[in-house]
Amino acid sequence: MNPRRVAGGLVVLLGWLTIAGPLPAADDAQGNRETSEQRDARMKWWRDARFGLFIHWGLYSLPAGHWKGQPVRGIGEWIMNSANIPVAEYEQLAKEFNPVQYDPAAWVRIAKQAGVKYLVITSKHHDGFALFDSRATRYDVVDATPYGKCLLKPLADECRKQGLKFCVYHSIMDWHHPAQTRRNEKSYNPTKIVPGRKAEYMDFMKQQLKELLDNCDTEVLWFDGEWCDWYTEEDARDVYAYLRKLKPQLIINNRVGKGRQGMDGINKGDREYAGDFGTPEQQIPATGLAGVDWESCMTMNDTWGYKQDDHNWKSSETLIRNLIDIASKGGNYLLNVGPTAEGVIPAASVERLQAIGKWMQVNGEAIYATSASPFKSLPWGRCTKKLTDGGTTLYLHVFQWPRDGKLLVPGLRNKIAAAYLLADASQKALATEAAASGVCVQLPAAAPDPICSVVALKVVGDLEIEGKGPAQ
Ligand code: H79
Repeated sequence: MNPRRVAGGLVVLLGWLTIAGPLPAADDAQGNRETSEQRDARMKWWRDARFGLFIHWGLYSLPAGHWKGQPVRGIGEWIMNSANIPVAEYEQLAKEFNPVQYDPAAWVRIAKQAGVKYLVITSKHHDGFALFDSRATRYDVVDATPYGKCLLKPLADECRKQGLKFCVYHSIMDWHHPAQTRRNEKSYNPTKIVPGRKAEYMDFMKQQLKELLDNCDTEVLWFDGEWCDWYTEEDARDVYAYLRKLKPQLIINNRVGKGRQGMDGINKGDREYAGDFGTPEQQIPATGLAGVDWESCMTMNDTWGYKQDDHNWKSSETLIRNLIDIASKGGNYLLNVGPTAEGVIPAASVERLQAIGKWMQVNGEAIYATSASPFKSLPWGRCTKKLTDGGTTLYLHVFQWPRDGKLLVPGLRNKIAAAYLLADASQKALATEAAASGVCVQLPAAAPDPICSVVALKVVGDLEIEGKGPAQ
């Protein structure tokens, strides 16, 4: 993140805090300001979850990055735009879309084993094709494909059955709807509105959104494609209020509104724009922002929608450390998979999700329901924290295992109640020592996990940390 933007954001935020109290408030269903307690209650499951699975699936999964025998540059779900495919030609893909291997129970099992707490699936991407049974159009999986069944409802049911929150992505920009037109002869993006047809599109979008609430009872609406000029902040407020009226507990990302600053994803100003959380895309902010909810969405390779030639997979180590890094800054990690047109999550993605799940089995306590690190930086890794009765648990995520076995927690002045490795089921006490420069934890010679091992450090009373600024 651009440090000037962070600084600017902080000034605005501090200005806002002085006027309006500690937490931003969103408009509720009746247009009343939500109290910070109400907002905290609404956001609680999402804040505690820390880790979600993004699923990009649609007609673009069929060409999978190739058009007319040629590889197409760019992200897979943008192929209609990147290969400049006419609507009538792209529509034909629907006739071939038949994901017979789709097994929602298996998908949810894979997600659950990875340790995610929620799932966000594309209900409709920029190409306009709906993965659910929409009465607003025939351009959906039920009416236009040989498969002929809703893809989202069975997944929503499985999520509920297996204890995950079901959420959907929805694109405001629509390259298929007749009320929106391509920008010029080379690009659909960002679409223009056909003069006089904006109300028609807004009604269409609201109908589809209502269907997603009615049929799938989605817990989050994750908007995208809000950057079209014809879509305004006034429209955003209208959509936001409409949805919260239909479902008061719904959580809506900041791409419903016009406040997002490019791919940084965090709003300028913050409360002037609709939306409940910031959405950095393919990046992790340099620092967290107190009082601002955010979620970094990222891919495992270089595409969101499936591309047959993209083998540029990030290592499990990178993905696990990203999750930890994000949690240490107070954010959520929304990690993407792009299933094939047959309905299969690529093996490379499943393997990585399994590796993350194995790590979470041992160390999940140091991720779920934690808050941001009280330290500005730590030379050996990251920190998350949890408030407990009478004290705080610091989770020390050790990326670089100290050669001499001495892990310094810089500036920590608290008395230590307990220290042990999460990888040690017997919770054998690690020796700690109060040194001039902080608390020193004596670690065993070898790291239990070369990717990251976690020390739970229980301290007595309110955190006292010297030289690292106030605790967040
Ligand atoms: O669904 C995935 C991508 O297809 C979608 N978002 C993720 C979650 C995506 N859409 N667009 N992009 C990614 C890149 C587009 C960037 C830009 Fe802009 C749109 C550059 C200029 C217009 C948004 C608005 C970012 C900067 C200004």
